[in-house]
Amino acid sequence: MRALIRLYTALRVLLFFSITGCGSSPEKDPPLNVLMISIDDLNDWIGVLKANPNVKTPNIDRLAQEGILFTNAHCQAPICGPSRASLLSGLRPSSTGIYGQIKDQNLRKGNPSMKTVRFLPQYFKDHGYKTLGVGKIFHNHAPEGVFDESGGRIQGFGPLPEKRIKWDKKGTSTDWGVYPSQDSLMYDYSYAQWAEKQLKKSHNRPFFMAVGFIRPHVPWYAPKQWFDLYPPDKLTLPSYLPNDWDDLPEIAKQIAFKGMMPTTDWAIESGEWSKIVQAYLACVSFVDQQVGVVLDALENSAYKDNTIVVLWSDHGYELGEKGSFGKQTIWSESTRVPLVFKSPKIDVQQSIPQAVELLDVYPTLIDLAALPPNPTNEGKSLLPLINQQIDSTAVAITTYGQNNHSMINMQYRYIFYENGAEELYDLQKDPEERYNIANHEALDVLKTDMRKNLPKINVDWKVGSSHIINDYFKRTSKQIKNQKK
Ligand SMILES: [Ca+2]
Ligand SMILES: [Ca+2]
Repeated sequence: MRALIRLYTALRVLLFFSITGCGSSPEKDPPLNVLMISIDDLNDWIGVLKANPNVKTPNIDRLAQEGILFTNAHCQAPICGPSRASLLSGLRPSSTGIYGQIKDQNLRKGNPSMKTVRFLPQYFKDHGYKTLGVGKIFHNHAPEGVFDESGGRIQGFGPLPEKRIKWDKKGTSTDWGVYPSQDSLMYDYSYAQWAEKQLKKSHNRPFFMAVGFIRPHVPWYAPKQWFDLYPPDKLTLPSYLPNDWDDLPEIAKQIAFKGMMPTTDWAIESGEWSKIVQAYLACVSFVDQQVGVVLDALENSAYKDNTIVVLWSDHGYELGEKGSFGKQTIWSESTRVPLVFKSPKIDVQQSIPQAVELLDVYPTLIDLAALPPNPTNEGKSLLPLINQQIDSTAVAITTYGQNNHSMINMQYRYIFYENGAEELYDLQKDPEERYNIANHEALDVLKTDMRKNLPKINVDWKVGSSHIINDYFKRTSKQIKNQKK
Protein backbone atom coordinates (compact mmCIF):
# COMPACT_ATOMS: atom_id res chain seq x y z
CA MET A 1 0.00 0.00 0.00
CA ARG A 2 2.85 2.38 1.01
CA ALA A 3 4.65 1.70 -2.27
CA LEU A 4 1.46 2.47 -4.16
CA ILE A 5 1.04 5.78 -2.35
CA ARG A 6 4.66 6.63 -3.09
CA LEU A 7 4.21 5.82 -6.76
CA TYR A 8 1.03 7.88 -6.83
CA THR A 9 2.79 10.84 -5.15
CA ALA A 10 5.70 10.59 -7.59
CA LEU A 11 3.30 10.67 -10.53
CA ARG A 12 1.49 13.68 -9.09
CA VAL A 13 4.78 15.52 -8.64
CA LEU A 14 5.80 14.68 -12.19
CA LEU A 15 2.47 15.96 -13.45
CA PHE A 16 2.82 19.09 -11.32
CA PHE A 17 6.24 19.94 -12.71
CA SER A 18 5.11 19.42 -16.26
CA ILE A 19 2.13 21.71 -15.71
CA THR A 20 3.99 24.47 -13.92
CA GLY A 21 6.67 24.79 -16.53
CA CYS A 22 9.49 23.12 -14.62
CA GLY A 23 9.32 20.33 -17.19
CA SER A 24 8.58 20.74 -20.85
CA SER A 25 4.93 20.75 -21.80
CA PRO A 26 3.90 21.74 -25.30
CA GLU A 27 0.26 22.69 -24.52
CA LYS A 28 -0.43 26.09 -23.00
CA ASP A 29 -2.89 26.39 -20.14
CA PRO A 30 -5.00 29.52 -19.74
CA PRO A 31 -3.20 32.04 -17.52
CA LEU A 32 -3.80 32.01 -13.78
CA ASN A 33 -4.78 35.08 -11.77
CA VAL A 34 -2.72 36.18 -8.80
CA LEU A 35 -4.03 37.35 -5.43
CA MET A 36 -1.19 38.74 -3.32
CA ILE A 37 -1.98 39.54 0.31
CA SER A 38 0.63 41.47 2.26
CA ILE A 39 0.47 42.14 5.97
CA ASP A 40 2.41 44.86 7.74
CA ASP A 41 4.67 43.99 10.69
CA LEU A 42 3.22 40.52 11.24
CA ASN A 43 5.86 38.35 12.91
CA ASP A 44 5.69 34.57 13.12
CA TRP A 45 2.72 34.69 15.50
CA ILE A 46 0.27 32.80 13.34
CA GLY A 47 -1.27 29.52 14.47
CA VAL A 48 0.50 27.26 11.98
CA LEU A 49 3.99 28.57 12.79
CA LYS A 50 3.52 27.61 16.47
CA ALA A 51 5.64 30.51 17.70
CA ASN A 52 2.95 31.82 20.04
CA PRO A 53 0.61 29.44 21.88
CA ASN A 54 -2.26 31.93 22.25
CA VAL A 55 -2.65 33.45 18.80
CA LYS A 56 -5.81 32.79 16.83
CA THR A 57 -5.50 33.09 13.05
CA PRO A 58 -8.01 30.61 11.63
CA ASN A 59 -8.06 32.16 8.15
CA ILE A 60 -4.31 32.37 7.54
CA ASP A 61 -4.00 28.88 9.03
CA ARG A 62 -6.59 27.54 6.62
CA LEU A 63 -4.72 29.02 3.67
CA ALA A 64 -1.44 27.56 4.96
CA GLN A 65 -2.98 24.14 5.45
CA GLU A 66 -4.34 24.13 1.92
CA GLY A 67 -1.09 25.31 0.35
CA ILE A 68 2.65 25.44 0.83
CA LEU A 69 3.83 27.02 4.08
CA PHE A 70 7.44 28.13 4.33
CA THR A 71 8.27 27.87 8.03
CA ASN A 72 11.71 29.47 7.79
CA ALA A 73 11.09 32.51 5.57
CA HIS A 74 12.92 35.78 6.21
CA CYS A 75 12.76 39.37 5.02
CA GLN A 76 15.61 41.09 3.16
CA ALA A 77 15.40 44.16 5.40
CA PRO A 78 13.84 44.42 8.86
CA ILE A 79 11.82 47.55 8.10
CA CYS A 80 8.89 48.25 5.78
CA GLY A 81 10.23 50.40 2.92
CA PRO A 82 13.40 48.52 2.00
CA SER A 83 11.82 45.10 2.58
CA ARG A 84 9.01 45.90 0.19
CA ALA A 85 11.31 47.58 -2.34
CA SER A 86 13.37 44.40 -2.41
CA LEU A 87 10.45 41.99 -2.72
CA LEU A 88 8.74 44.02 -5.41
CA SER A 89 11.86 44.78 -7.45
CA GLY A 90 13.40 41.33 -7.04
CA LEU A 91 16.68 42.97 -5.99
CA ARG A 92 18.59 42.86 -2.71
CA PRO A 93 18.98 46.02 -0.62
CA SER A 94 22.75 45.61 -1.10
CA SER A 95 22.22 45.89 -4.87
CA THR A 96 19.94 48.94 -4.79
CA GLY A 97 21.20 50.92 -1.78
CA ILE A 98 17.64 51.06 -0.48
CA TYR A 99 18.43 50.32 3.17
CA GLY A 100 16.08 52.86 4.77
CA GLN A 101 12.52 54.04 4.31
CA ILE A 102 11.68 55.32 0.87
CA LYS A 103 8.70 57.03 -0.68
CA ASP A 104 7.10 55.24 -3.61
CA GLN A 105 7.85 58.13 -5.96
CA ASN A 106 11.58 58.00 -5.05
CA LEU A 107 12.10 54.31 -5.76
CA ARG A 108 13.63 54.89 -9.16
CA LYS A 109 15.00 58.39 -8.66
CA GLY A 110 18.76 58.66 -9.24
CA ASN A 111 19.18 54.93 -8.77
CA PRO A 112 20.73 53.10 -11.74
CA SER A 113 19.91 49.64 -10.35
CA MET A 114 16.22 50.56 -10.08
CA LYS A 115 15.95 52.65 -13.23
CA THR A 116 14.61 50.01 -15.59
CA VAL A 117 13.67 47.17 -13.27
CA ARG A 118 10.09 45.95 -13.63
CA PHE A 119 8.25 45.83 -10.33
CA LEU A 120 6.42 42.57 -9.69
CA PRO A 121 2.93 43.76 -10.68
CA GLN A 122 4.39 45.47 -13.76
CA TYR A 123 5.99 42.24 -14.88
CA PHE A 124 2.56 40.66 -14.89
CA LYS A 125 1.19 43.72 -16.66
CA ASP A 126 3.87 43.32 -19.33
CA HIS A 127 2.52 39.83 -19.88
CA GLY A 128 -1.08 40.83 -20.42
CA TYR A 129 -2.37 41.05 -16.88
CA LYS A 130 -4.66 43.67 -15.41
CA THR A 131 -3.12 44.99 -12.19
CA LEU A 132 -5.18 45.99 -9.18
CA GLY A 133 -4.04 47.13 -5.77
CA VAL A 134 -5.26 48.53 -2.48
CA GLY A 135 -3.54 49.65 0.71
CA LYS A 136 0.10 49.18 1.67
CA ILE A 137 1.93 47.30 -1.05
CA PHE A 138 5.10 49.34 -1.49
CA HIS A 139 5.93 51.64 1.45
CA ASN A 140 2.87 53.81 0.86
CA HIS A 141 0.95 52.15 -1.94
CA ALA A 142 2.64 51.99 -5.34
CA PRO A 143 4.58 54.18 -7.77
CA GLU A 144 2.56 55.83 -10.51
CA GLY A 145 1.39 53.46 -13.21
CA VAL A 146 1.95 50.17 -11.36
CA PHE A 147 -1.75 49.46 -10.86
CA ASP A 148 -4.37 49.81 -13.59
CA GLU A 149 -6.96 50.12 -10.85
CA SER A 150 -6.23 51.34 -7.37
CA GLY A 151 -8.40 51.04 -4.29
CA GLY A 152 -6.41 53.80 -2.63
CA ARG A 153 -3.18 54.62 -0.85
CA ILE A 154 -2.84 54.18 2.88
CA GLN A 155 -3.86 57.23 4.88
CA GLY A 156 -1.53 56.74 7.82
CA PHE A 157 -2.08 54.02 10.41
CA GLY A 158 -5.34 55.20 11.87
CA PRO A 159 -8.07 55.67 12.68
CA LEU A 160 -6.66 57.48 15.69
CA PRO A 161 -8.27 58.47 18.98
CA GLU A 162 -8.12 62.12 20.03
CA LYS A 163 -5.47 61.32 22.61
CA ARG A 164 -2.94 58.54 22.81
CA ILE A 165 -4.04 55.79 25.17
CA LYS A 166 -0.84 54.44 26.78
CA TRP A 167 2.30 55.70 25.01
CA ASP A 168 2.94 59.11 23.48
CA LYS A 169 6.65 59.25 22.65
CA LYS A 170 7.45 61.30 19.56
CA GLY A 171 8.85 59.51 16.51
CA THR A 172 6.70 56.41 16.86
CA SER A 173 3.01 55.62 16.51
CA THR A 174 3.45 52.95 19.16
CA ASP A 175 0.44 52.85 21.46
CA TRP A 176 -2.07 50.22 22.47
CA GLY A 177 -5.69 49.97 23.51
CA VAL A 178 -9.27 49.40 22.41
CA TYR A 179 -10.19 51.72 19.55
CA PRO A 180 -12.34 52.30 17.47
CA SER A 181 -15.78 50.95 18.37
CA GLN A 182 -16.30 48.71 15.34
CA ASP A 183 -14.43 46.90 12.57
CA SER A 184 -16.01 48.93 9.81
CA LEU A 185 -14.07 52.00 11.00
CA MET A 186 -10.72 50.26 10.50
CA TYR A 187 -8.84 51.04 7.27
CA ASP A 188 -8.05 47.37 6.68
CA TYR A 189 -11.75 46.63 6.75
CA SER A 190 -12.27 48.87 3.74
CA TYR A 191 -9.30 47.32 1.91
CA ALA A 192 -10.89 43.87 2.34
CA GLN A 193 -14.24 45.21 1.15
CA TRP A 194 -12.63 46.71 -1.94
CA ALA A 195 -10.92 43.41 -2.75
CA GLU A 196 -14.18 41.53 -2.26
CA LYS A 197 -15.89 43.88 -4.68
CA GLN A 198 -13.17 43.35 -7.31
CA LEU A 199 -13.47 39.60 -6.96
CA LYS A 200 -17.19 39.82 -7.72
CA LYS A 201 -16.53 41.66 -10.98
CA SER A 202 -15.93 40.12 -14.33
CA HIS A 203 -12.42 40.81 -15.59
CA ASN A 204 -11.67 40.42 -19.27
CA ARG A 205 -8.00 39.67 -18.68
CA PRO A 206 -6.14 37.65 -16.05
CA PHE A 207 -5.52 39.84 -13.02
CA PHE A 208 -2.77 40.48 -10.51
CA MET A 209 -4.46 41.81 -7.39
CA ALA A 210 -2.46 43.11 -4.42
CA VAL A 211 -4.19 43.66 -1.08
CA GLY A 212 -2.01 45.32 1.56
CA PHE A 213 -3.18 45.32 5.18
CA ILE A 214 -1.62 47.66 7.75
CA ARG A 215 -2.31 45.87 11.05
CA PRO A 216 -0.59 44.70 13.19
CA HIS A 217 1.63 47.74 12.45
CA VAL A 218 1.47 50.21 15.35
CA PRO A 219 -0.62 51.71 16.81
CA TRP A 220 -2.07 48.51 18.24
CA TYR A 221 -5.65 49.66 18.17
CA ALA A 222 -8.54 47.36 17.32
CA PRO A 223 -12.17 47.05 18.40
CA LYS A 224 -12.94 45.42 21.75
CA GLN A 225 -14.06 42.04 20.43
CA TRP A 226 -10.48 41.33 19.31
CA PHE A 227 -9.00 42.25 22.70
CA ASP A 228 -11.60 40.02 24.36
CA LEU A 229 -10.07 37.00 22.61
CA TYR A 230 -6.95 37.44 24.73
CA PRO A 231 -7.45 38.04 28.47
CA PRO A 232 -4.01 39.37 29.58
CA ASP A 233 -3.74 37.08 32.60
CA LYS A 234 -4.16 34.01 30.37
CA LEU A 235 -1.38 34.90 27.92
CA THR A 236 2.02 33.25 27.69
CA LEU A 237 4.56 36.06 27.48
CA PRO A 238 7.66 35.74 25.30
CA SER A 239 10.88 34.77 27.03
CA TYR A 240 13.38 37.45 28.05
CA LEU A 241 16.93 37.22 29.37
CA PRO A 242 17.87 40.47 31.18
CA ASN A 243 21.63 40.21 30.47
CA ASP A 244 21.14 39.02 26.87
CA TRP A 245 23.06 41.98 25.44
CA ASP A 246 26.23 41.34 27.46
CA ASP A 247 27.77 39.19 24.72
CA LEU A 248 26.91 41.49 21.80
CA PRO A 249 29.46 43.53 19.84
CA GLU A 250 29.08 47.29 20.31
CA ILE A 251 27.76 47.87 16.79
CA ALA A 252 24.92 45.41 17.43
CA LYS A 253 23.78 47.44 20.44
CA GLN A 254 23.98 50.73 18.54
CA ILE A 255 22.02 49.42 15.58
CA ALA A 256 19.34 47.86 17.74
CA PHE A 257 18.90 50.90 19.95
CA LYS A 258 15.31 52.17 19.92
CA GLY A 259 15.01 55.14 22.19
CA MET A 260 11.36 55.98 21.73
CA MET A 261 10.02 52.45 22.14
CA PRO A 262 9.03 50.87 25.43
CA THR A 263 11.77 48.66 26.91
CA THR A 264 11.01 45.20 28.23
CA ASP A 265 12.13 46.28 31.70
CA TRP A 266 9.64 49.16 31.60
CA ALA A 267 6.90 46.83 30.40
CA ILE A 268 7.59 44.43 33.27
CA GLU A 269 7.70 47.16 35.92
CA SER A 270 4.58 48.93 34.67
CA GLY A 271 2.61 45.71 34.26
CA GLU A 272 2.00 46.60 30.60
CA TRP A 273 3.78 43.68 28.93
CA SER A 274 0.76 41.38 28.86
CA LYS A 275 -1.40 44.28 27.67
CA ILE A 276 0.98 45.06 24.81
CA VAL A 277 1.00 41.40 23.82
CA GLN A 278 -2.79 41.34 24.09
CA ALA A 279 -3.04 44.39 21.81
CA TYR A 280 -0.65 42.95 19.22
CA LEU A 281 -2.55 39.65 19.22
CA ALA A 282 -5.86 41.53 18.94
CA CYS A 283 -4.56 43.31 15.83
CA VAL A 284 -3.29 40.01 14.39
CA SER A 285 -6.70 38.36 14.82
CA PHE A 286 -8.45 41.42 13.42
CA VAL A 287 -6.28 41.36 10.30
CA ASP A 288 -6.72 37.60 10.02
CA GLN A 289 -10.46 38.23 9.85
CA GLN A 290 -9.89 40.65 6.94
CA VAL A 291 -7.72 38.06 5.20
CA GLY A 292 -10.67 35.69 5.66
CA VAL A 293 -13.03 38.14 3.98
CA VAL A 294 -10.77 38.22 0.92
CA LEU A 295 -10.21 34.46 0.86
CA ASP A 296 -13.94 33.79 1.21
CA ALA A 297 -14.64 36.25 -1.59
CA LEU A 298 -12.19 34.36 -3.80
CA GLU A 299 -13.70 31.02 -2.79
CA ASN A 300 -17.16 32.27 -3.77
CA SER A 301 -16.01 33.83 -7.04
CA ALA A 302 -15.53 32.72 -10.62
CA TYR A 303 -11.78 32.80 -9.93
CA LYS A 304 -11.82 30.12 -7.26
CA ASP A 305 -10.08 27.47 -9.39
CA ASN A 306 -7.72 29.59 -11.46
CA THR A 307 -6.08 31.93 -8.97
CA ILE A 308 -2.71 31.71 -7.24
CA VAL A 309 -2.68 33.10 -3.69
CA VAL A 310 0.41 34.31 -1.91
CA LEU A 311 0.51 35.78 1.58
CA TRP A 312 3.52 37.42 3.20
CA SER A 313 4.49 39.92 5.86
CA ASP A 314 7.25 42.46 5.25
CA HIS A 315 9.28 41.60 8.40
CA GLY A 316 8.86 40.32 11.93
CA TYR A 317 8.43 42.14 15.22
CA GLU A 318 9.91 41.91 18.70
CA LEU A 319 7.49 41.83 21.58
CA GLY A 320 10.02 42.17 24.40
CA GLU A 321 12.27 39.16 23.67
CA LYS A 322 15.37 41.26 23.04
CA GLY A 323 14.81 44.09 25.47
CA SER A 324 12.37 46.21 23.51
CA PHE A 325 9.34 46.32 21.25
CA GLY A 326 9.88 46.91 17.57
CA LYS A 327 11.49 45.82 14.35
CA GLN A 328 14.80 47.07 12.94
CA THR A 329 17.02 44.40 14.43
CA ILE A 330 18.52 41.43 12.61
CA TRP A 331 17.62 38.63 15.00
CA SER A 332 14.90 36.14 14.12
CA GLU A 333 12.09 37.98 15.90
CA SER A 334 12.53 40.77 13.35
CA THR A 335 13.41 38.69 10.29
CA ARG A 336 11.09 35.68 10.33
CA VAL A 337 7.84 36.09 8.43
CA PRO A 338 4.81 34.06 7.41
CA LEU A 339 5.01 33.00 3.75
CA VAL A 340 2.34 30.90 2.07
CA PHE A 341 1.63 29.99 -1.55
CA LYS A 342 -1.46 28.26 -2.81
CA SER A 343 -2.06 27.46 -6.45
CA PRO A 344 -4.61 25.42 -8.34
CA LYS A 345 -1.59 23.80 -10.00
CA ILE A 346 -0.09 22.59 -6.74
CA ASP A 347 -1.91 19.54 -5.49
CA VAL A 348 0.30 19.13 -2.45
CA GLN A 349 0.00 20.48 1.09
CA GLN A 350 3.36 20.91 2.72
CA SER A 351 5.43 22.79 5.28
CA ILE A 352 8.95 23.49 4.09
CA PRO A 353 11.62 24.25 6.73
CA GLN A 354 14.46 25.28 4.39
CA ALA A 355 15.54 28.90 4.85
CA VAL A 356 14.00 31.02 2.08
CA GLU A 357 13.75 34.73 1.35
CA LEU A 358 10.99 37.19 0.50
CA LEU A 359 13.18 37.91 -2.52
CA ASP A 360 11.99 34.54 -3.80
CA VAL A 361 8.35 35.63 -3.98
CA TYR A 362 8.77 37.40 -7.34
CA PRO A 363 10.42 34.50 -9.24
CA THR A 364 8.11 31.95 -7.57
CA LEU A 365 4.98 33.79 -8.67
CA ILE A 366 6.31 34.06 -12.21
CA ASP A 367 7.06 30.35 -12.19
CA LEU A 368 3.62 29.48 -10.81
CA ALA A 369 1.99 31.60 -13.50
CA ALA A 370 4.20 29.98 -16.16
CA LEU A 371 5.59 33.34 -17.30
CA PRO A 372 9.17 33.50 -18.59
CA PRO A 373 11.77 34.06 -15.85
CA ASN A 374 12.85 37.65 -15.28
CA PRO A 375 16.66 37.72 -15.66
CA THR A 376 16.98 40.68 -13.26
CA ASN A 377 15.56 38.66 -10.31
CA GLU A 378 18.14 37.99 -7.62
CA GLY A 379 15.92 35.47 -5.83
CA LYS A 380 14.97 32.00 -7.00
CA SER A 381 11.75 30.15 -7.64
CA LEU A 382 10.72 28.05 -4.65
CA LEU A 383 8.73 25.54 -6.69
CA PRO A 384 11.62 23.09 -7.00
CA LEU A 385 11.57 22.74 -3.18
CA ILE A 386 8.15 21.16 -3.19
CA ASN A 387 8.41 17.44 -2.42
CA GLN A 388 12.16 17.59 -2.81
CA GLN A 389 15.10 17.00 -0.52
CA ILE A 390 15.67 20.25 1.33
CA ASP A 391 19.03 21.94 1.72
CA SER A 392 19.76 22.62 5.38
CA THR A 393 22.70 24.87 4.46
CA ALA A 394 20.70 27.22 2.20
CA VAL A 395 20.70 30.69 3.74
CA ALA A 396 18.30 33.60 3.91
CA ILE A 397 20.01 36.99 4.20
CA THR A 398 18.63 40.03 5.97
CA THR A 399 20.50 43.27 5.41
CA TYR A 400 20.34 46.25 7.71
CA GLY A 401 22.21 49.32 6.53
CA GLN A 402 25.19 49.05 4.22
CA ASN A 403 27.17 45.84 4.62
CA ASN A 404 25.54 44.53 7.80
CA HIS A 405 24.22 41.09 6.94
CA SER A 406 22.43 38.56 9.07
CA MET A 407 21.98 35.10 7.67
CA ILE A 408 20.16 32.02 8.77
CA ASN A 409 20.10 28.41 7.66
CA MET A 410 18.46 25.47 9.37
CA GLN A 411 21.08 25.34 12.12
CA TYR A 412 22.80 28.69 12.53
CA ARG A 413 22.18 32.41 12.68
CA TYR A 414 25.33 34.29 11.67
CA ILE A 415 25.65 38.08 11.61
CA PHE A 416 28.53 39.89 9.96
CA TYR A 417 28.72 43.65 10.53
CA GLU A 418 30.38 46.29 8.38
CA ASN A 419 33.24 46.62 10.91
CA GLY A 420 33.89 42.86 11.00
CA ALA A 421 32.06 42.25 14.30
CA GLU A 422 30.12 39.01 14.44
CA GLU A 423 27.38 37.08 16.15
CA LEU A 424 26.77 33.36 15.81
CA TYR A 425 23.98 31.28 17.33
CA ASP A 426 23.46 27.53 17.21
CA LEU A 427 19.71 27.41 16.66
CA GLN A 428 19.39 23.76 17.56
CA LYS A 429 20.77 24.37 21.05
CA ASP A 430 19.79 28.02 21.30
CA PRO A 431 16.71 28.77 19.19
CA GLU A 432 16.18 32.12 20.90
CA GLU A 433 19.60 33.42 19.85
CA ARG A 434 20.77 34.18 23.38
CA TYR A 435 24.33 32.86 23.44
CA ASN A 436 26.72 34.43 20.98
CA ILE A 437 29.35 31.80 20.11
CA ALA A 438 31.08 33.78 17.35
CA ASN A 439 34.41 33.69 19.22
CA HIS A 440 34.59 29.89 19.47
CA GLU A 441 37.64 29.04 17.40
CA ALA A 442 36.27 25.63 16.49
CA LEU A 443 33.59 27.42 14.47
CA ASP A 444 35.94 29.48 12.29
CA VAL A 445 35.52 27.16 9.31
CA LEU A 446 31.77 27.30 9.64
CA LYS A 447 31.84 31.11 9.70
CA THR A 448 34.14 31.23 6.67
CA ASP A 449 31.73 28.96 4.83
CA MET A 450 28.75 31.09 5.75
CA ARG A 451 30.52 34.28 4.66
CA LYS A 452 30.72 32.83 1.15
CA ASN A 453 27.01 33.63 0.90
CA LEU A 454 27.51 37.34 1.52
CA PRO A 455 26.45 39.64 -1.31
CA LYS A 456 29.43 40.52 -3.50
CA ILE A 457 28.43 44.14 -3.82
CA ASN A 458 27.22 46.53 -1.14
CA VAL A 459 26.27 49.74 -2.91
CA ASP A 460 26.17 53.06 -1.05
CA TRP A 461 23.04 54.22 0.74
CA LYS A 462 20.65 55.77 -1.67
CA VAL A 463 20.00 59.34 -0.58
CA GLY A 464 16.21 59.02 -0.97
CA SER A 465 16.11 56.09 1.41
CA SER A 466 18.32 57.40 4.16
CA HIS A 467 15.62 57.93 6.76
CA ILE A 468 15.76 55.40 9.54
CA ILE A 469 15.19 55.94 13.25
CA ASN A 470 18.15 54.18 14.88
CA ASP A 471 20.85 56.52 16.11
CA TYR A 472 23.65 54.64 14.40
CA PHE A 473 22.06 55.07 11.00
CA LYS A 474 20.92 58.61 11.66
CA ARG A 475 24.58 59.47 11.87
CA THR A 476 25.38 57.42 8.76
CA SER A 477 22.61 58.93 6.71
CA LYS A 478 23.53 62.50 7.71
CA GLN A 479 27.08 61.82 6.52
CA ILE A 480 25.76 60.49 3.23
CA LYS A 481 23.54 63.51 2.68
CA ASN A 482 26.44 65.87 3.41
CA GLN A 483 28.77 63.99 1.08
CA LYS A 484 26.32 64.27 -1.76
CA LYS A 485 25.72 67.97 -1.32
CA1 LIG B 1 6.23 46.74 8.04
CA1 LIG C 1 23.15 37.23 24.32
